Amino acid sequence: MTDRRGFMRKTLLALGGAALAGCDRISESDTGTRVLESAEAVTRRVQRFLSPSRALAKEYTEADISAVFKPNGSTMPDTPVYQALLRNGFADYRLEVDGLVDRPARLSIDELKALGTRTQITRHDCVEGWSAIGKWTGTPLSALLDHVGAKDGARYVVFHCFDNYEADTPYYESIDLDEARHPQTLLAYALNGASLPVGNGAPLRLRVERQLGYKHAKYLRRIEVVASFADIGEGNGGYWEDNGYEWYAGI
Ligand SMILES: Nc1nc2c(c(=O)[nH]1)N[C@H]1C(S)=C(S)[C@@H](COP(=O)(O)O)O[C@H]1N2
Ligand SMILES: [Mo]
Repeated sequence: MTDRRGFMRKTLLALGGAALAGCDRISESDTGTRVLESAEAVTRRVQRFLSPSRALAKEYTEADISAVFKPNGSTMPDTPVYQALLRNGFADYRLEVDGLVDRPARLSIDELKALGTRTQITRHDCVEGWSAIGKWTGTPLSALLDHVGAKDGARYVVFHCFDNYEADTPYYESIDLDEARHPQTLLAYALNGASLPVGNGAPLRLRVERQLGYKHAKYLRRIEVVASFADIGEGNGGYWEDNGYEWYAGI
């Protein structure tokens, strides 16, 4: 990226951030909500324009890896199904893949690995204000999509998780097919060269490196390819989105 372009990107993103931050007071009213929604749409278009869809998130070296990768959000799903899988070392785990696909599948971690693997050292940024650098190994989501075949009309990939966040509200997330096919978008089963720890999402979690931490769904149970997420959860595309966070969480 040229300096000039980098400056333009920073300036536009800062302006977008300021516009969003300033909207708290009016967000109660209908007009405020509409203003927020359009501000988010503009931010998304600006980011997409300034960082082309194939642009890679920065990758780091082994020396940069954080000593501790803080487990955050759910760190031990307490549902009976998850606990039974955990007791058996996840030997019985199968990722379900369905929705708008030609060949629905149930895949073990070994079957996923056979589709392809990639390792990347990246920085994770959580909205709560902390970051960590980790080395992730996983299967590119694009390889899985090629394996199952997305049908015409498919637009989003929805990630259903094993954990309930608060009482009985399942954690879920979604990204569009463009982000899903990005080369750094992984279904990760290893962190820093070892099997994914339970705290970080064992046995399988999403890495979607150009977006904030809450998009990186842990404890993946099922992947659903859809035309719209309007009927899933409260219709905003994710657990935190249903609680007011932005769906497109570009960094
Ligand atoms: N299933 C599930 N995925 C989740 C969460 C969660 O609570 N449940 N928390 C999210 C948030 S806010 C962050 S910052 C990251 C934390 O990943 P880590 O535990 O590996 O640090 O996971 C994200 N994915
Ligand atoms: Mo987060």
